[in-house]
Amino acid sequence: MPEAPALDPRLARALVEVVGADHLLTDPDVTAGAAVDWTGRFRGATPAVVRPGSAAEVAGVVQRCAAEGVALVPQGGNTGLVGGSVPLAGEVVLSSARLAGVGDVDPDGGRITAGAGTSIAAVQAAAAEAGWAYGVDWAARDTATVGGSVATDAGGLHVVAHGSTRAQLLGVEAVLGTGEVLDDLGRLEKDATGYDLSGLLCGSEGTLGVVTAARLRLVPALPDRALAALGFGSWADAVTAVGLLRRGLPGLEAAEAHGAAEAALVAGHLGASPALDPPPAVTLLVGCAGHGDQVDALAAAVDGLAGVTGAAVADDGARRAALWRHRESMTEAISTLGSPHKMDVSLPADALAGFAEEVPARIAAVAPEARTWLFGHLGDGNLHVNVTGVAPDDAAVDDAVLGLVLERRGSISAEHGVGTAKRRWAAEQRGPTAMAAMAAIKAALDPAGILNPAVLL
Ligand code: 2HG
Ligand code: ZN
Repeated sequence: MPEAPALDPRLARALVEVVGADHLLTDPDVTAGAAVDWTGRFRGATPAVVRPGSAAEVAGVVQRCAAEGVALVPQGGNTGLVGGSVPLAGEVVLSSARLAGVGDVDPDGGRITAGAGTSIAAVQAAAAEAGWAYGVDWAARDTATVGGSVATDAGGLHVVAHGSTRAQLLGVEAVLGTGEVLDDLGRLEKDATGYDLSGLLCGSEGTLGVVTAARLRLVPALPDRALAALGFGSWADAVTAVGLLRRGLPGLEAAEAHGAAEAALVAGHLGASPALDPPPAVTLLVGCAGHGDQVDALAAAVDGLAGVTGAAVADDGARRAALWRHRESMTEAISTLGSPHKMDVSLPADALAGFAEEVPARIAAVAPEARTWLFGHLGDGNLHVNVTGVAPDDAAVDDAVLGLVLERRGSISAEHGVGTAKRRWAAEQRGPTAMAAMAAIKAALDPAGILNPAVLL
């Protein structure tokens, strides 16, 4: 691990004045945990973790750091996978741990306000208690936070039904790089008064402001569910099936796919049989939700599909949970093989199957010893390309994968963000005019350039 730079004593005193001595953590044994990402691939060092307890305290921290020219990395659950929430250049870590808490659910409007440090699971629970649901979900729900999900426009398992975090976002409260508090929480469902500043902060990866709270749209809580694992002989057949399901199954809530080796790996990790045994070339998990028996609706939709080589339907909660474990444990199972390279990419529907077929060979061409793992949110055109067996700083594999993505008119980041890992490729994808516009916005909102300076731009 790189050596942590020292914290200037004058800045340390100023930060203690803002947050109190208990919330400026400088013990290296404590700060080390905040300096490495979940995968272990991105390791930095930080002189301090500062934990403000309100937007006003966040503003105080940002102002003090701006005055001293000391950079900050905002950090929530640190479950992002692109090195966007770790201090790779010795930044001070601004933790959202004390910004947690949910407000009341607006019972008729279906909205909730949550602090940046609130976990996604806590938002889901508060919504459920009020008879609503939060349309966002993923395996790291207990750790990932509202602030991080807004900052990265995180997606997850239900984007096919409800869109990514941006689609749930009404407004944010955030501290800009200028140290000013932007209170945009009161935005309404229909609100045509000028620039969508909350939308701009969403996906800005902490480079423009530190999100301190968000007002989120909720969706109807649907009581009945069904889930099926479908086998296909090829990615092309699975992609065609997803297109048909999106049109023919109104309650479609999830369409998740993985290959045969991935099915075997995760089953071995769980000590269970694969969902479909032996695993087909592609397993597609199809979930639907609604009112009344969903198994019939799902079975009827599946009947209309071509190329299904096998199916297992889960019609009760326990069987659904067992099937979901295979999908949700994928990240963990791959991590048992070492620190993976993760490329979270999306492709147009007509390029998805070709990409999935070709990418292992492109990787093998630059790293014959590597293993490629493919899974993801097929309903959104989003594949997670994980590669094990290569050194953390070996960029050849990333270049091969992301180069193929751009050849096929895809996006080098679907839902995890650009972070530090993919900056060069983001510039290639977006082009000089878009990058210059982003730099101009950054200069206006973070004139001292202290917010997550190593990320995105
Ligand atoms: C998922 O879909 C997450 O499970 C993590 O986005 C993806 O581990 C990954 O590459
Ligand atoms: Zn994902």
